[in-house]
Amino acid sequence: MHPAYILSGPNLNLLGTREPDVYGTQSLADIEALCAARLREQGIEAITRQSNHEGALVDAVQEAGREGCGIIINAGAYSHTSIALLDAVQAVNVPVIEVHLSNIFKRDEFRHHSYVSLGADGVICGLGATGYICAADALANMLGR
Ligand code: CA2
Repeated sequence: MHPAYILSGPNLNLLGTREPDVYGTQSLADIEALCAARLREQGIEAITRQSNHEGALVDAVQEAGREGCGIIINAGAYSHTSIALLDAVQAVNVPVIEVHLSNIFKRDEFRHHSYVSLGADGVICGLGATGYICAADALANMLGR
């Protein structure tokens, strides 16, 4: 089985340092470790990538499509703006689960729409780090584990 890719977008490298009321107290490394451990329990290794750059995230989605078995992606603010990321997600042949830590529908109106959602197989939001565990379980299930 190829590895699953856990992809994180802009500013998610700041998790745990600010805005704990919105995003919780765990660091991105903590959340990635939780998610990777859950995948590993189901026989799936994980590769993690974070970038603040749209093109680098497009590259990572393409790499995951070539070399991975599935994608768990929190594209951060690019979720709401990036047609390039949507195109990349729509071009891969592996399952894609979109995750947001916060409930984007309870926040500013501009966060209510996600381009990435148009290409994702499933979307989880508002569950904090637990959402990544749900995403790992959903991905494993989609892969027949
Ligand atoms: O809820 C989510 O996971 C988001 O994808 C997080 C993005 C936001 O733009 C989306 O609308 C929803 C922002 C991530 C920024 O994370 C920070 C963490 C700590 C301090 C500052 C920003």
